[in-house]
Amino acid sequence: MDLEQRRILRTDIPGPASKSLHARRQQVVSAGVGALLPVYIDGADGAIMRDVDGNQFIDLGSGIGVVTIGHTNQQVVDAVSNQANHYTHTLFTVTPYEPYVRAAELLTSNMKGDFPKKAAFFVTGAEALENVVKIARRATGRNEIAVFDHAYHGRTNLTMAMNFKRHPYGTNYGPLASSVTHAPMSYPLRDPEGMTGEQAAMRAINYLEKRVGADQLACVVIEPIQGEGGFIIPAPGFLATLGKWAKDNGIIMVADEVQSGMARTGKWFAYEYEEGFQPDLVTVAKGIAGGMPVSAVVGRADIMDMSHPGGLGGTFGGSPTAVAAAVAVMEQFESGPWLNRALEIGEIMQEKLDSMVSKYPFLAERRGRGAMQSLEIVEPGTLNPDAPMTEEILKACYERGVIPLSAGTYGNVIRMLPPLAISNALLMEAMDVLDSACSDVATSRGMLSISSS
Ligand code: PLZ
Repeated sequence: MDLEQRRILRTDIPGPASKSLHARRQQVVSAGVGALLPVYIDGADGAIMRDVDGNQFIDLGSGIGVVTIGHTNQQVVDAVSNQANHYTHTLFTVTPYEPYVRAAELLTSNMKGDFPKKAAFFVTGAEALENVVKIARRATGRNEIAVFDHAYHGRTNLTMAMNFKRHPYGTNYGPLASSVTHAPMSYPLRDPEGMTGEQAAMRAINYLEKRVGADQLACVVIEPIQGEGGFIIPAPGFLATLGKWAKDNGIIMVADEVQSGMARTGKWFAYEYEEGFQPDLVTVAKGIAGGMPVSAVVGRADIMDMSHPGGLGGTFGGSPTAVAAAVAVMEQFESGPWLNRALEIGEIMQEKLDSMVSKYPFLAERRGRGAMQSLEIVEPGTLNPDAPMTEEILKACYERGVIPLSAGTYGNVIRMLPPLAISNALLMEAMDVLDSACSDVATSRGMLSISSS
């Protein structure tokens, strides 16, 4: 699919064709399946999505961090269609095939850590989390697992219990899984002033030791940068202190890199930014396969091999077209400029977003690494989250043809995960639209005088 890399607005957003599709959808699709922006897409390329009314949007979300390599990346498209022409399914646990092995080679060789590694493939991020917990329980013979405030891990029964926010993910869908304990996270903007990463880690460790007991814990699961929680980066030293404690107590350290991994932050995995921190196991999904559904657990071979043959699997885990796409993505990360491009995108965004933070009193801070950037929105002069204003700013962006996403426990974070295929010009245009949306919403709320916009 070739689309001119240009924002085009032909109709109101959503336009008439999208509205009529939405009416059809409402007849047949469960109300439980949400729609943040009901424009129906009929084509996408690079950083542009085109809807059924011919509007073209600059994508700052990548389908929540999935098409990191860009929409309809040619190598991914070729790999999928070539694979589909050869065979679409055999089931790796019945009659295996090479692309699964190749994907595991690429994943294990690009995970940092001075130990032998192995991998296993699944379908969704949540399924990778389910399996990493199985693997950790099997390897330690322990039941309990620790997670963190503001965490998000999925929508299955176990992962609903691992999420911090009950609503909307778990409300009235109980009983939820037991043996899951949430510990306090390091959230530098909202922690007591001056609290170091080590102190925040000790707060979590003391809590877990009292509430659960270190010798009861199979694993600690943490997102090195929390995604749905609002792109929260723990204070330096938090993860290293936690990791050391886990190691000393025979607890398996799991980094959930479903959102932060796969070149998103300019490295294969966001945990690589944390000095002295080495997870034992990592969960991966989203950006690994350019939009094809595949997830993975990768990490210490000795732990991965403690699971008995037949213990891990699933009909569609590491399905041929999905792992072929994963190979095409990972080979490009290895040989191409993608990791550096994520850093360049990060620099451009940081400069622009930081200038907005100094200009607008309702922006508490910019947070992020590489092409994973966010703004937290508060009532000026306080840390009180302003979710309604966040929604208004997002709506103003959508109406202008730019698609950032919301996030945050308090619904007051604007997050951006642009495809790395975005050009500098398109990225700047999107940043300018976000700036004018902030300015217009603030002015309409009487927060800014006309002259300061
Ligand atoms: N772990 C860190 O970010 C998925 C959720 C979208 P699945 N985040 C997007 C939604 O509303 O369902 C995610 C994540 C982290 C696990 C998951 C779960 O991945 O592929 O959605 O199951």
